[in-house]
Amino acid sequence: MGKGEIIKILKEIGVLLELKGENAFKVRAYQSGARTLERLEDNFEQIVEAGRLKELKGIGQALVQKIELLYREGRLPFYEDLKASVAPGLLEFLEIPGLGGKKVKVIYDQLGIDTMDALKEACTSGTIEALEGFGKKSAEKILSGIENRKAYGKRHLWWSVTGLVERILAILRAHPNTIRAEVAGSYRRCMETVGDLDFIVASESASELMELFVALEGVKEVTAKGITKSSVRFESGIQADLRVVPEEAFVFALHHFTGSKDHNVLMRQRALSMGYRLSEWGIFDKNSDDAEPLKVSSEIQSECDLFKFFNLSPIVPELREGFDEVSRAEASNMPSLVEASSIKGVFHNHTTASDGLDTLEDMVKAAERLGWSYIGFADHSKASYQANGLSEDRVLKLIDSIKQFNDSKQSKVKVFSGIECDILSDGRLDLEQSVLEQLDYVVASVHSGFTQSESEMTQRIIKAIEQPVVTMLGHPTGRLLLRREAYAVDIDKIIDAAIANKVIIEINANPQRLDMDWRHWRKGLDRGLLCSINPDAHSTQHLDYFRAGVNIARKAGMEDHHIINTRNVSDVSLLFTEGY
Ligand code: DGT
Ligand code: CA
Ligand code: CA
Ligand code: ZN
Repeated sequence: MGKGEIIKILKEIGVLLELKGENAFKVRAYQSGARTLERLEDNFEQIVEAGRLKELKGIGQALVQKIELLYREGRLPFYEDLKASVAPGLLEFLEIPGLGGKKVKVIYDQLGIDTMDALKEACTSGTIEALEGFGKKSAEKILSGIENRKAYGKRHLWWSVTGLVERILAILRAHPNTIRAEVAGSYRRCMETVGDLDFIVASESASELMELFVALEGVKEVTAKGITKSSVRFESGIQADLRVVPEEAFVFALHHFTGSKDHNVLMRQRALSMGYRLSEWGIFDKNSDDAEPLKVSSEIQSECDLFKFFNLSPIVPELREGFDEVSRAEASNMPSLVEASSIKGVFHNHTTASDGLDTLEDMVKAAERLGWSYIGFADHSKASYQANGLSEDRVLKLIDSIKQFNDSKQSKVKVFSGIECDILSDGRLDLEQSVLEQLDYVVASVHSGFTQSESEMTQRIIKAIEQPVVTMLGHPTGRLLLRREAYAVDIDKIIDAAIANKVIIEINANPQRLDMDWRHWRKGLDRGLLCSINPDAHSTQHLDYFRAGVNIARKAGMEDHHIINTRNVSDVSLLFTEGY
């Protein structure tokens, strides 16, 4: 396990200990341990490998062992036990913005509240605001946090369920009577969030697979159990369906349950127009209601065969959203979509210079491991003071140190110097133009004043886009999936301004942002809009988010040439000096 994740766990242990009422000394040990690692300038891995953790100020013997265990084995029984010893309701409370260990403990100790419903009731009845250390404002904040969870709680981030999906697929495929197993539904289509998971298995022994499925580790509730279909709910709240079908029906079931509904409607219309009826069971004669599919069905072994039967080029799951994919497939005009292996580097990343957890050197090493040829850093600017944003002086020093780093030739990875510069509420940039000009590139982002009217916000962002020094626009709508709505902004006007001023728009690939949304890109791509896939990494682990960005780019129909990250290092340098 890497440094970023270890820091997160140490902090969480601190919160859990606080919640359990452990003495403040013990709580602080974890908090300060986490902070020490955050500030660590030397290479974390080397320090652990050399057994030198104990030399660090703020890390005692108890922490050394735990950090080493996490680093080596990726898990820590102490942490798992601690988590298990706390009522699940209280753990849920911790996910509400503004509620930390101390406050949750007060609520639990003084009011005995450990369910979300009771907490909500206590917020509206005035019980919470009467507690010491709380007030009307904090009661309101907790309440809106609960409401948001309710509204959003039914869906899950795509990224957050990938591990579960892979685990289930591996188990289903390992069963001796499984012929084929796939995940379908919105997960397969790489939607940014998923409602539930849909698994399809081809097998002649459905009942054995049903038993296996309902007994999967982590299943909290079996919501349906039938002969060929079961549904379960996992501890994390996500539900999953399993359908077992005979081998002959597998491709049809996979296609049907991959969806989307709108895509299925288009495909059925296509079938009807050719004299057939298409269902999850096979291909039928349009005019008969035979239960047996036509014989041609058995010749269809893959989705490619299925599309081919209807004279269509193959349509990848990411594009099956019921837009123009079927007519494009009919005209043999499918895009050749970008792939993760085409990415040569990324630009919007943070380091310990502002609010990142890892140093520039560590981030560069991670980029080497990913096989990239360049990486850019865009730490925060000074208006983001809560994120330790950089002043002009600090930017100039950073440019210097990046130059030295490149000159030293210690890495084959070229480092580009950038900044994530705040767009102030009136559209001005947060740093002096003369300083910004010395950077390789500038990402301009909104981090404040989210409540402006749509026209104010749109004007504000366009004003930034019109400044020649701006290279890209960061997270254009500011949404946080399942947490915070986008601010009001006229995205069409933003796209027009970006094209007119040759400003790149990012796909912020943080799985919680995925902003700009894939649905908007088709309005700009044909007119020359250029995209940057930006992981917005705050640690080495987050660099992997670029994969989520690639998924979204594919959903948006992007090919390599639409994306700056597919260019080689000299083309990127040229673009930064001369524009595109
Ligand atoms: P989700 O789970 O809300 O994220 O979205 P999906 O797309 O996974 O939807 P889900 O799980 O309800 O159903 C999986 C697929 O099954 C869906 O994408 C298309 C297909 N399907 C389900 N119900 C219908 C229907 O009533 N009509 C058609 N044409 N297809 C359906
Ligand atoms: Ca689903
Ligand atoms: Ca489903
Ligand atoms: Zn940002």
